[in-house]
Amino acid sequence: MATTSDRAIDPLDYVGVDALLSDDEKAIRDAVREVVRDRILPEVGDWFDKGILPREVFTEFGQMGFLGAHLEGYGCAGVNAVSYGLINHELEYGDSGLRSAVSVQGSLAMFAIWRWGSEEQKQQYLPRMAAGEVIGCFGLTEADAGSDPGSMRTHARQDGGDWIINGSKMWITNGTIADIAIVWAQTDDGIQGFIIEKGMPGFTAPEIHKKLSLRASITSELVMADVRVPDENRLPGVQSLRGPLSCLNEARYGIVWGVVGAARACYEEALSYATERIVFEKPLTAYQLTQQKLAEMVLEINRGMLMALHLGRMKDEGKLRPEHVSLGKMGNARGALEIARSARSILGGNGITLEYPVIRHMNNLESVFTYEGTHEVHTLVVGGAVTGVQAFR
Ligand code: TGC
Ligand code: FAD
Repeated sequence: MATTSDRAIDPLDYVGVDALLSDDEKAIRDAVREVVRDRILPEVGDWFDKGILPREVFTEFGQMGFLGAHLEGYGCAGVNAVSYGLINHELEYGDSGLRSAVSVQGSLAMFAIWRWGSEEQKQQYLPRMAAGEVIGCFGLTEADAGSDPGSMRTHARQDGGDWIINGSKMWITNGTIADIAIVWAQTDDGIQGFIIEKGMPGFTAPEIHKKLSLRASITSELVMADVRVPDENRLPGVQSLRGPLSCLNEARYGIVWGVVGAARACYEEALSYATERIVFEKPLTAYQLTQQKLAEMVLEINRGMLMALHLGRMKDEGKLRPEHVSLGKMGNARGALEIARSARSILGGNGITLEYPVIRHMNNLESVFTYEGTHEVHTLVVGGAVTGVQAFR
């Protein structure tokens, strides 16, 4: 059998993306990689199996500076966009649920306050959220308003110095364990964001069970029945859908990086498995059909990394537009899902058990394909950008 010894190519970094990172970026990447290897990988299969995410993960991530890491001030690390992307990438190598927890805390809940909140709100919440002492969630989606959040029914009406909020939100990551919820509601002056604190009368956050995806992540409903919220808890900076959508840009950017991490985990497992597995008297790697699968994975992963890195550099230069992020989310989430499915097939029967990470990633990526704007929504954003014609409606 012909072999390729003395390979000039690193199968884990085919085009040498590593060399495009600064020393600081590599140091951050390596620190997160170590945490994922030592703390997360030994446990996450079990968390997924049990459908839990231990709360202490937030405090540990807070101590490591992962929460709101890309934000400046208020106890946040203030790292550049590429480093923030690398944090998401390494966490999602562990599990999409961990990246989700960090995305929702930092890019959605903290960013909403950081970008649209009052100085008092920033001082009050952000340092404790950065430390993981206060967990946040972000309530935009409703049971009948997902891709089209502008059709939300949740409503807030002013009552003296307070607001009375009624409605419900669906599919809310971190909801049940959150200490505060950023809830977006229709008002007479447009869509506005409110900080609802756990324990406010009329507010509940029941957990959604029976999920087959993102099981190492808490997903919840938020129910608001005449919840009275003081005006100090309203985010004063925005009265439009632009408010929540600006937060989504941040989280979607993290996903562009994150999903390549999940894909990398699947590819590495498939490569290692195929090298060891003997079928018809030869290793699985010796068959053309397997090599095609692995080559396609390498192509997608390297393409995805280069896209993520380029978008990250654009973000650091202040040139990144939401339409760019949509292209990245659309391409990388689809690519990662395809890689996970292909890797699962390489593992044969072993591909369907939690003894290996692949089916866990594959199931998670079905959610990632759907949340933060479905694949179709991002396709339409890109379609609109290139044609000048908006085709959502
Ligand atoms: P449209 O009329 O186009 O815009 C309304 C206002 O918003 C502005 N805008 C944006 N601003 C910032 N960033 C963006 N990406 C923006 N897109 C639009 C726009 O300029 C306008 O501003 P103004 O000042 O004139 O009022 O809005 P539309 O109703 O036609 O909707 C457009 C569409 C479909 C793209 C949008 O609704 C959309 O993105 N839908 C998808 C919803 C979505 O992604 N939901 C995600 C929920 S959060 C989540 O899934 C968390 S998952 C957990 C995890 O991350 O781990
Ligand atoms: P729908 O909008 O009903 O879409 C159904 C199908 O129709 C999709 O294939 C969609 O692409 C397609 N479609 C929609 N519009 C069009 C169109 N114009 N043209 C063609 N096809 C179209 N939301 C939050 O607010 N906060 C969270 O923390 C959060 N976490 C989540 C966690 C998980 C695990 C999941 C699964 C979801 C989460 N979401 C969250 C909600 C998520 O953002 C929505 O599920 C998503 O936006 C899609 O909305 P929907 O489920 O209502 O699907």
